[in-house]
Amino acid sequence: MAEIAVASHPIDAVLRRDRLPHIWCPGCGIGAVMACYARAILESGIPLDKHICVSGIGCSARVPGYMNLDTYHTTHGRAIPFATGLKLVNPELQVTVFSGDGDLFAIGGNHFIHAARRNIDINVFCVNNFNYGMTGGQAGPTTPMGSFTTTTPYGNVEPPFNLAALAAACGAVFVARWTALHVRQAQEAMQRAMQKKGFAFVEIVAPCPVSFGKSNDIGEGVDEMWMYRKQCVVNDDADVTKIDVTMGKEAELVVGNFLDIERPAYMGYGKEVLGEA
Ligand SMILES: Cc1ncc(C[n+]2csc(CCOP(=O)(O)OP(=O)(O)O)c2C)c(N)n1
Ligand code: SF4
Ligand SMILES: [Mg+2]
Repeated sequence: MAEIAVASHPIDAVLRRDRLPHIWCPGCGIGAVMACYARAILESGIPLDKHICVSGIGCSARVPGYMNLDTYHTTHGRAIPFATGLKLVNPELQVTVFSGDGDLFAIGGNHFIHAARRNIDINVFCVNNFNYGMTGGQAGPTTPMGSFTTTTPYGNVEPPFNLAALAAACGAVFVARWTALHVRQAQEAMQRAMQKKGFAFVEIVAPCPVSFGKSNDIGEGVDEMWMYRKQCVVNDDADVTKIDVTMGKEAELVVGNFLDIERPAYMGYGKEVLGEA
């Protein structure tokens, strides 16, 4: 049989090609977000052996398995404490947590708020698909009010977290929200997060057609992607406390690089904060 030539791609160096094809469903947005992360790594100028990727459990948390880096697929909700430990003993590393909304804000929510409060010098990239995709589309802490999921068949009655406001209130120094269709903006936000000293958070809203999309009659992945894209209002100056995610005809999804401030990172505490001993 004739050999099939496989064209090389610019992000090949960052991917474990032998692990492909990936496990994600057709139309899932996670692959697009992973490609943004791969490009951000290449553009960061930081050598590959200095990048570390840590995840918890979930579809989004499968990303580290495809990255040609030192990667850690940890237990559900525990990516941030694992990443914190890595950073504390290896301050020269560029440590990124890449995981899902359920992993980071339900079971792992306490770790998120305290790492942000301490201003641990890590990046947290969250694929927000508004549900627990991997386990069958249950409602979670980001599911918009009124949305249908397998555990909210009459519509979700709980208000969701506004992740950008939560991150900012807890002390993150860089906060951004984009969608899986904003590939250049998401990549740039990830690069800025990597350059930032302190706790940097990037939320990327992405379609989960097999679970969230199906429960809400949104259609294919591309329809869900397009729906979010049409709702988007780009506003870097938005007040993060006023950009809750809602669903429905009138819904607006505010995206942008909302916050970029300076405050001493945990590793930087010293005379500057504590004074002379
Ligand atoms: C301790 C524990 N509880 C529950 C689970 C089951 N579980 C696996 S992934 C997941 C939710 C993942 O949701 P999210 O982080 O949003 O990822 P997605 O699949 O949507 O990308 C849950 C509840 C588990 N693996 N471990
Ligand atoms: S269940 Fe949803 S998040 Fe998981 S791979 Fe399928 S489309 Fe993607
Ligand atoms: Mg999810």
